[in-house]
Amino acid sequence: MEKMAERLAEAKGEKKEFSGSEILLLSLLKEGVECVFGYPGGAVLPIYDSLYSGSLRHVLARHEQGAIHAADGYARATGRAGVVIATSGPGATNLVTGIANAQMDSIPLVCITGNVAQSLIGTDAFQEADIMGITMPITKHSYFVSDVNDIPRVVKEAFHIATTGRPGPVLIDIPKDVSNAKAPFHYPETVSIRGYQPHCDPHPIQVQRLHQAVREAKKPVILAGGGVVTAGAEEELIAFAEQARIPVTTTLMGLGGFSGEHPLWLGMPGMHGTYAANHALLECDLLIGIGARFDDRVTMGRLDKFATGAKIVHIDIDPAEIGKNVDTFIPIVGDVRKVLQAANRGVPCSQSEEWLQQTAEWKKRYPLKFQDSEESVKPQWVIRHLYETTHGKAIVTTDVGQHQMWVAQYFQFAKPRSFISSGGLGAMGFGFPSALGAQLARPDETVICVTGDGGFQMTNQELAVAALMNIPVKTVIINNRCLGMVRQWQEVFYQERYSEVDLTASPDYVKLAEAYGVKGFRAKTKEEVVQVWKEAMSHPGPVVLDIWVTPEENVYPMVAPGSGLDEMIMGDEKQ
Ligand SMILES: Cc1ncc(C[n+]2csc(CCOP(=O)(O)OP(=O)(O)O)c2C)c(N)n1
Repeated sequence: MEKMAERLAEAKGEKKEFSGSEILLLSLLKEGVECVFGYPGGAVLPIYDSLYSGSLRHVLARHEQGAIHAADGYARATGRAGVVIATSGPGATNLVTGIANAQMDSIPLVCITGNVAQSLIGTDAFQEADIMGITMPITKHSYFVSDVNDIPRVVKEAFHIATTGRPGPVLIDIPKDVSNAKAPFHYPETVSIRGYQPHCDPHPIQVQRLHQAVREAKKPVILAGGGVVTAGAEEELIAFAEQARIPVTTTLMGLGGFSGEHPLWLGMPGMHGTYAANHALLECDLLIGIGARFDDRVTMGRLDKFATGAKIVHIDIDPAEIGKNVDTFIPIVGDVRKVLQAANRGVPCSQSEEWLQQTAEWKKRYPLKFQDSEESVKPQWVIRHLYETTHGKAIVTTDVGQHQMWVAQYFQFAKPRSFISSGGLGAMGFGFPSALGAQLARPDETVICVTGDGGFQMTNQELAVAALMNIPVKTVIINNRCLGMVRQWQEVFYQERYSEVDLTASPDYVKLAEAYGVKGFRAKTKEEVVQVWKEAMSHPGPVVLDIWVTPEENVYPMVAPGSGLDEMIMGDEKQ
């Protein structure tokens, strides 16, 4: 750190010249970056040589996908941009899933790739890949830096674009000759990009129309999405819902954006949503979507059966979202927090007294439930145990599959940025590295990674990072010896023709953890789960828990693809 501070001091002298890679690092320091995730290679050798000074904390992942998911977890846990560095060709292409993941969930990332020298571009040079072309549809913006003098402006713009408006991943591709070239360092104080002026303040007339609609509504409901978390609008949302007397359902990405312990909360909607949330969406007369994009896991793509009797209000920072999936009666473009602040000034009370009784009755009559067992370990019971023993005070990351849905259902998230999951892309392999990033960002929190035996095997090489840096993530493998969510679909929709979902030939996860120098425990009974979880929580370092659960368990409620929200399978007949 000191060395780079000296370099920064030197940079103030006009004549001093720096290499492009030094300028890059100086620019990152100017942006307040504390930690970068990455993996070296030929095209980024100059950058890694500059990193040798120790000026910037670098986390050496064991695969670039691990690096980018860790940077993503860091970003989700803090709201700041995550930074990842990869070399050209295979290093860059290994970032692709992580970039798409961040784009789908609107996560701010700055992805720095090296490329071959400009004299070699287009020659099929060793480790050359057109990463800008490959990632064009999955980045918010991208830069190919052809002049060393552009690096400070590009970095400044990249952070600005990644973190403002609707956040997203920005790629900076730097050919090796530019990293090696020399220039003085001047970091711009301000940024102004023609054609990129995110619209933040709502139109006052639209807010008045929202008030009018609330005043008239008898059966209003709020659908709150990830935009509430991104905007840091949780307090404004509570104030709005309480003043207007409107129940709230939060999407997967919105979990924690409205407390799961609040009496107005109806649970998560959609394919594995609660009866109360889905029926509120079916029967409402006013639907206020806030930072939610009405995706097909919520609407089931059956718009003919979705909120058909409702006026739809859609609040979103991204005008492209308005009208994309549902017809909108009152569009309000703006930063969700600012819109709610404006809406909270003079928001009327809706006429929802009967409706609130109705939704509360649904919540009571149709709670989430599962058939517990004393002989075996039910996955839902495990999640509830984690919730109860931590009193919900934890950051939980998940992988993708059944366990992800059970976490969403049975861990009642009370705080924003406490649930970290791959929502839009549904990328297996996300859970474990994102937990490492989240824990590095928020070292004082308990970070739990709930993963599947399938998903964990996609990025478990990052155990090396956990061990080396003693990152105390508690990894809970919900081990059902199969690709559970696929098995469930094959059972329900493909007449139990189980095709390629058997994972019985998996490694011994306890030994695997130990091979990396991480503590491992196995539990096959409830008593063992209680015991090993207690030990895991009292161990100061990383832990892997291999918890054997009943493999035939399914996630319910469930709405089958092609069905509407009125056709929920509650699962009782199975139990
Ligand atoms: C990279 C990737 N490949 C394939 C899938 C499709 N997929 C969704 S859930 C799932 C099964 C996950 O199994 P596991 O990790 O064991 O979790 P479980 O469902 O058993 O909880 C699969 C294969 C995916 N989401 N991501």
